Amino acid sequence: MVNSKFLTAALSLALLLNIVPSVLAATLTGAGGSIPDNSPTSPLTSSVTFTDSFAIDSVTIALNNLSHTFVGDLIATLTHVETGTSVDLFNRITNNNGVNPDSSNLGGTYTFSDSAPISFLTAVRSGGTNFVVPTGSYAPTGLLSAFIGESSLGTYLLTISDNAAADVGTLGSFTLTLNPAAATAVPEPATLLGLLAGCGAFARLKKRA
Ligand SMILES: [Ca+2]
Ligand SMILES: [Ca+2]
Repeated sequence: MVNSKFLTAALSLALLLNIVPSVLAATLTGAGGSIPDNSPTSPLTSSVTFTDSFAIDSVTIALNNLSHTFVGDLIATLTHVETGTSVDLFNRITNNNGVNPDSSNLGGTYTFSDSAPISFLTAVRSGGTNFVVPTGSYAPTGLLSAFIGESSLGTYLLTISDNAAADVGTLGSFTLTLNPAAATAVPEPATLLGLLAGCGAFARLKKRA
């Protein structure tokens, strides 16, 4: 049987030798709320603060249970407060004529990442009047790659403003995931077994001492 002290020792050694990833993705969820109608200067705001420290390699943000009856009213922005880096998830999307705000409805969970197979803009424009943009993963209007290389530490502010009267909506919550770069080296199973064996030998020696 491998006891927990044994595993802890093996993991510590592996971390020391930098052969397993020492940082994992960090995920936090922020509150939702009503999006004030036609209030560009007093948007819905919500923030989360990360205490895990690593260089950002990619960012994913999910707007959970976002509903609204006119997407063309809305500007959604994610800002890293400490650095000032700010990315539009979408910004008053126009319909296919490129002039009028798109009237599509939101009613689902919209996850934004640069690597999504379809842009939110394309999805919004794909339906007619009162089309409901389906829940899914979409590329944002701006590029979340703007955050690459920044420290994960600090406060991230989501703002959603409504910029025209009548149609309204709400956000359930949002979930922000910051991903570090992949570990530079991954241990071969044989290496890990060797480490475990080494720790076992060390533990036995210590017991005898
Ligand atoms: Ca509508
Ligand atoms: Ca409105």
